[in-house]
Amino acid sequence: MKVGIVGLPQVGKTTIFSLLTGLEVDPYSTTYQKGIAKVYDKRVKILSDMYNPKKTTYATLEFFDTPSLNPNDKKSRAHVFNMVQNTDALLLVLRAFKNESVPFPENGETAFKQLRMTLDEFIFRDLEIVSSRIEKLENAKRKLEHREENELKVLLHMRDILENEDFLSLHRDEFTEDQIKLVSSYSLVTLKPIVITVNLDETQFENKNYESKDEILKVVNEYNFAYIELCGLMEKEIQELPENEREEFLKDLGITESGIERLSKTMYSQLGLISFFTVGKDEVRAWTLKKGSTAVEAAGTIHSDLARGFIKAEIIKYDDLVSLGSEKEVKEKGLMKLVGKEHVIEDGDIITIRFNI
Ligand SMILES: Nc1nc2c(ncn2[C@@H]2O[C@H](COP(=O)(O)OP(=O)(O)OP(=O)(O)O)[C@@H](O)[C@H]2O)c(=O)[nH]1
Ligand SMILES: [Mg+2]
Repeated sequence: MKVGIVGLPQVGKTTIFSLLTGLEVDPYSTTYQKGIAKVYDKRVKILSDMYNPKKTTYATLEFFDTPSLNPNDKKSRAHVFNMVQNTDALLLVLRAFKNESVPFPENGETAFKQLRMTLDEFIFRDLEIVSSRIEKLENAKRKLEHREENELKVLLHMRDILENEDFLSLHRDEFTEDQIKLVSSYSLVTLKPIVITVNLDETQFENKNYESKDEILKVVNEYNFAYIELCGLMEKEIQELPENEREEFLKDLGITESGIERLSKTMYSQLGLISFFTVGKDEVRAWTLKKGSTAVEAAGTIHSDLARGFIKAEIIKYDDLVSLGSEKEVKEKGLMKLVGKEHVIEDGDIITIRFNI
């Protein structure tokens, strides 16, 4: 899963990137990084303590830090959007934190103003892409292929929506799955899942409030965005402490879960993802799956051979295993299920694939 971190100048993108991935970034560097973040899931730790495997593997998210999205600079905009082309979701960073030595983005003195400006940039970028493709198809000096004619129809409809300054995702039900596929190579930003991330200072974080919060939440609801508040700089400083001191600091601040924990939960629910586990003496591992996926799809996530030679899957529930204490107990209570290819996997399922190739 790839996630692009975007936002106006100096809102805390790199700080948050650093917090999520644990990578140190030189603030003056002009090269932009990608980094892997472990999706910290307490259940993996508990399973690992139970099985004592040689290896414990968490699910991961891959983050891309990007340069500032600068509305006055066409080139920088193109650059940012190129960088997030192949991402599955965007983390849109807004700044609420007060810091005398860091100027607010121009015309963006509140998080809400920044949000409006950024959403306009998104719409504008998609409109540019869609319009230029329409122009190309309309000016083609040959008869369009059937596929291109369908594409043109979709693009014209999309242009209407974007010209109304609306997001394509709000009109998703006006397009079929196949129509969306026709334009998938353009990586339209207003179709991507978006997580609004507000970067707060300590006072705002304690008060759970900041200027323009109500207006932000209204947009979040209206657009179906996911939403999270982080205290970028401070959480990053806490992250750098030795583990035993970390817990205490977090507790003092009323934070029960780290930034990456909260963010991955938000991300999973926004993207409709669940986790399943495989366990054993060699490895305890968390895997990511789209909600509604079947047993054979889970098998394919582990290895294509397992999907190909799939016979049955043994499933036990994480909660049953933890409350009963061992696989043996779970089996004796008759709580292990043997399921076929089409069985729908649920969050927290522990899976063993029986296969033959
Ligand atoms: N007080 C405070 N300062 C912060 C916070 N987050 C970031 N900063 C400061 O704001 C400045 C900009 O932070 P960056 O993370 O570099 O912001 P950016 O969005 O990556 O900036 P550009 O890449 O230049 O657009 C730095 O001096 C940070 O130390 C925060 O939560 N609180
Ligand atoms: Mg930066």
